[in-house]
Amino acid sequence: MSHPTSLPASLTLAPGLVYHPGYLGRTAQEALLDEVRAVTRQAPLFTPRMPRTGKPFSVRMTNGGPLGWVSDVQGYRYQADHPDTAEPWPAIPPVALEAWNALSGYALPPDACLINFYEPSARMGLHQDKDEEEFDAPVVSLSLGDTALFRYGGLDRRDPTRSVRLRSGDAIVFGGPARLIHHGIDRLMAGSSDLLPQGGRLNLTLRKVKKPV
Ligand code: MD6
Ligand code: FE
Repeated sequence: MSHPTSLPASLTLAPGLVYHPGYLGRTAQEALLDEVRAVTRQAPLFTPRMPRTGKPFSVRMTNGGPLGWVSDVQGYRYQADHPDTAEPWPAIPPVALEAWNALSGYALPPDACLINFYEPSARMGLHQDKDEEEFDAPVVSLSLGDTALFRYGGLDRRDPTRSVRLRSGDAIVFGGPARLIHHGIDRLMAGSSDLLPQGGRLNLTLRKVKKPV
């Protein structure tokens, strides 16, 4: 009989859905936070709006990389420039790129790093990440700041769901048969992390958008 003395490095929550609790230690979280602040100085957080209705998201966003994900009355899409400043997106934060290289199992770099900022009351409805052309690449997700209650289900929106608490430093990878499952953020646990001085949460998702040529 073995006597494990540490937590497992990763947990497969469903086929293709791999959770890496505590992937980034405190020092790496602080380095990534500094890198995100550098991105937001160049590419300020914007308020995305729902296609058709124009209803604002409660989450604010920015991006790093050649492409960024945006949403407005026209729809969801990837574009090379910031919707408010029309400037190109800054580079993907290096600590996030290292996580992609370690966790994605994909040979090419990501095209986009979407950065979501949640105020304590923000949430994100159940959705699929399906605006990319390349579904052979996974989505790699990193969390910083307050713990979030993350809900995930299946390919059908009506499939049963489960929840996992994503804490500061956790990584989660959506690949293979889990690449297109539904997921969302139900709520934050206010005051659960002291990484962000004002509270709230940052989530970074790395994506390969374009089919390799
Ligand atoms: C969030 N995450 O954690 C929202 N999408 O704030 C996502 O929407 C997400 O964590 C695709 C893959 C992993 C994710
Ligand atoms: Fe998503």
